[in-house]
Amino acid sequence: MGYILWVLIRCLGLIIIFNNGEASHKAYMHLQSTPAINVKQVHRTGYHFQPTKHWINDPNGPMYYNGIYHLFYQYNPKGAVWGNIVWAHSVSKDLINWKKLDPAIYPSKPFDQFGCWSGSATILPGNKPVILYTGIIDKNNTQVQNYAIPADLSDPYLTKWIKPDNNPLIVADISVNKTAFRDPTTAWWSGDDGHWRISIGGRRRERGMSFLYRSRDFVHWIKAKHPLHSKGGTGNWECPDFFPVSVSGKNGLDTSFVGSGIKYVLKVSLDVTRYEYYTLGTYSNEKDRYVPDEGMIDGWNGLRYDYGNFYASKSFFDPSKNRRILWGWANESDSTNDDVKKGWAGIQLIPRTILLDPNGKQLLQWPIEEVETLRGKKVELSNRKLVKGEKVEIKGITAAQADVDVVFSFDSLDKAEPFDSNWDRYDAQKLCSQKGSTVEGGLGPFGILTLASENLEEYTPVFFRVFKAKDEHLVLMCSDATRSTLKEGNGAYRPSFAGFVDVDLTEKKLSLRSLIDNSVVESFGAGGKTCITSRVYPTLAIYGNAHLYAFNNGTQTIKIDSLNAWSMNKPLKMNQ
Ligand code: DQQ
Repeated sequence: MGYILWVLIRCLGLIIIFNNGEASHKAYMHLQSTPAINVKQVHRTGYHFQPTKHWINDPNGPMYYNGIYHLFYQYNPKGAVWGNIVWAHSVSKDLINWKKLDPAIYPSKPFDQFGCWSGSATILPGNKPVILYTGIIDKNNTQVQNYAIPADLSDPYLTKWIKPDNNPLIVADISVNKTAFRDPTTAWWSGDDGHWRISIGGRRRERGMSFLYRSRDFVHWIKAKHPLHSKGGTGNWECPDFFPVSVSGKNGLDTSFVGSGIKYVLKVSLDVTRYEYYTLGTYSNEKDRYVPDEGMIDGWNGLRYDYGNFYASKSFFDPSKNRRILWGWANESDSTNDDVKKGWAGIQLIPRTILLDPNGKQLLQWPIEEVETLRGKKVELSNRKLVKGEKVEIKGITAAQADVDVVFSFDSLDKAEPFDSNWDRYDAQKLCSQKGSTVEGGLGPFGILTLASENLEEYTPVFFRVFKAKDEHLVLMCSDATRSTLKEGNGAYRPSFAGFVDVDLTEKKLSLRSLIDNSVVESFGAGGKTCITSRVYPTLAIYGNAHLYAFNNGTQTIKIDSLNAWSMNKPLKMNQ
């Protein structure tokens, strides 16, 4: 069954690839240059990053430079579907308020005249930023790697970027598929050999891989004999991200950090399935190879940053707060037709700090602390029991734009439903769609109903359900968009996204935080062990008509130990 599904998905992938000359986004040629006439406001985000109109995708080259955060992103200046891609550019002092600048990189030279695709920024010694990006040089989507440097280092916003004439820096050699060769990583400097390294996503037949290149001067790059890493059957890799994390420290690490007590993370974005997975492992300087830790799942069932709508993510080291920050793009889940009517598509999610979980087996993610500066009115609840079938409304805040942080507890695990050994441990989504928020369980389902209309015609539940497997308890976390809107579905995607949460239940507690923002619900289970993002488009539960509830549909009584919820303000300046 799994294999048949794989073949079907692969064929679909190949059809998309064939149509686009191996570009990962669907190309609606006739809509690419159809500018928005009216920009529909409903469903636009209040505090998640988005431009005033048109299409956005991958975050590119995030960096902190001389007191300013820079976010570049893939942008279509001419329409609400993918196409005409440039690097749009916004700057911020706090990652919350953003100032829009002119596009930093746009097609203008033979080495990028058909597109300026994703890439990364590296700050070279002497405090000199450099961007590496993929240029498209012909109609067949032939990909090369270019660089750009600021025109004026004394300009605090680095407004203008120059693409020197010695571009392209890297072209695909005969062994590399030149239409699947893109998205250079931030460079890292490893060890004593005086060479910078970068990795570039691609594939060899169905084997996804991240090619490795070395350079002494950042201009002449030589391909290493072996890729940094590869994995058969995973298809094309996009947007690889490679960085160290501290094993016991609470700080993030610079990409070039060299020392002991670290592990490495390799994240790849899977072109065929449109989701990402990561592994933790070791990287050897001498061999220049990354090896995932024993027991890590390296492939489609691997760990994900987010089990929902989250793709093409990229991280960077923020030296001002010694943290590593992760940024992901959430595409729309409605139809292309709707996007054209709205005049916009795509948002950037709230940046997340990432650290290694103390268990050493996964990462932990948490919204950057700056987002808390947007918190307005607060309501609280504590020690509130929820018996089977009960729900309680969290009143007094703007439920369409809120931050909710709740800790649930329970007296016993005895009522956890048995986990049927025939169920697929790696298909959490299927389990969630069978056992939705209204299907009575033992321990769970319990959680919150976000973006709910008054009479629950529409709602997006985010919830847990605990199972008892042979020797352990399994915690399922779901974010279910199936009842999120009354609108007809034509072309819309409304999955019950799900992931398991690897959490110790000794204390019989489970925590959940959700950032709710009109058409997005970003949730963090058990302190950021499992994260799920849903994009939803309610018709009734909008603005002041949205409600928020906590609920329990399991036979085991649940207690809300503590619940804090805030109305979220709009940033003063959102990218105008
Ligand atoms: N988006 C870019 C590519 C990248 C893809 C093109 C991932 O560089 O592979 O807009 O979403």
